[in-house]
Amino acid sequence: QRIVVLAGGIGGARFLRGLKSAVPDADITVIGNTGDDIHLFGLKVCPDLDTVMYTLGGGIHEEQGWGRAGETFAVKEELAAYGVGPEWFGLGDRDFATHIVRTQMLAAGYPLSAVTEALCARWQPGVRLLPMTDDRVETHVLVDLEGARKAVHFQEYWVRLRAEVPAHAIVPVGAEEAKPAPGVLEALAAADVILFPPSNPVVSVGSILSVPGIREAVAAADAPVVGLSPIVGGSPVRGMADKVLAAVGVESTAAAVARHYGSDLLDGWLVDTVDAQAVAEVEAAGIRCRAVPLMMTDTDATAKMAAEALALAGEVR
Ligand code: GDP
Ligand code: FO1
Ligand code: CA
Repeated sequence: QRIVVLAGGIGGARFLRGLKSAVPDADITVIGNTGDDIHLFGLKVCPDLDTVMYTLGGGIHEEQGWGRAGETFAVKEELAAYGVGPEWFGLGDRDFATHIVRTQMLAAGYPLSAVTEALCARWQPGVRLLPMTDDRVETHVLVDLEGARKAVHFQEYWVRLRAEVPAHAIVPVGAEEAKPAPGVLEALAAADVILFPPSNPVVSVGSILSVPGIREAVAAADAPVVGLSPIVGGSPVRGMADKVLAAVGVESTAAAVARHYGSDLLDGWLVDTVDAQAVAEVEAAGIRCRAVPLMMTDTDATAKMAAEALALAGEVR
């Protein structure tokens, strides 16, 4: 069974761990979000690709959800002693090595897709991890800051400003000129099932879909497309999805997110049991919907979610 998953960071990575446990023999291709990528200290950092790679490869800081387990921060402290920032982004020593290898390979001329494959040779995530594009795309957020309206990098909006300033628009800078990475369109065309994990619908899955050709390939795929709601009981389980959904004019409800993707993309949608009242609304929009437990408390609970998504895909096929 060939499964393609459009994944962000923590929500995507945790879902993938459950999916692998539910269907250990499946051939899983992950199309990873690179809109969160940022250049810091001369290094290219790919938070969502790394979160997937470390989570599935056993190197993740479990409680935090991002970054490496057993991390130390000597390099960050030394940089701060030189007065070299930004000090608001926490890069650990172990994590730095990943960004050094990546940046060195990019400088030598390898595309990000090849670099990601090389990094995964160490981590063995058990999935094929593809960046959405080899081109530079950076999500910016239009915010009100110090009395002015300006665009800041998504990481600055989320990590430095903690999403506490008003956000008016989300712009995937560079997306219009970007091309899907090698293998992305082929994987979508050959898929038996396409899944949207409970990732951020705007700055994770939305960024992936903003690369010209990807949305069209998902809509045109023979495979059923099934998503899982990241919104439970009217709020995101973690993160700032409510803020970025508001910035694109979408209500923070499980049903509104399904309608935002729309029946052009989605054949099926899972909402949490606390949102069972949303099922009728989603089905009225032409999307098959079920209410099942959607809290990824552990791998077994997450594997059950993944199995429910595959079962729904079987129904709509
Ligand atoms: P990020 O890049 O680290 O922000 O991760 P993703 O974009 O992949 O996923 C973020 C989304 O995951 C957030 O909107 C959360 O609401 C959602 N999420 C996190 N944990 C859970 C969970 O246990 N259940 C559900 N349904 N959603 C979750
Ligand atoms: N998230 C934070 O909230 N604070 C950090 O300092 C931070 C550093 C960081 C370093 C490497 C990495 O791969 C991820 C990191 N994240 C950090 C998480 C990440 O930037 C965000 O959670 C996601 O991109 C949100 O979508
Ligand atoms: Ca992210």
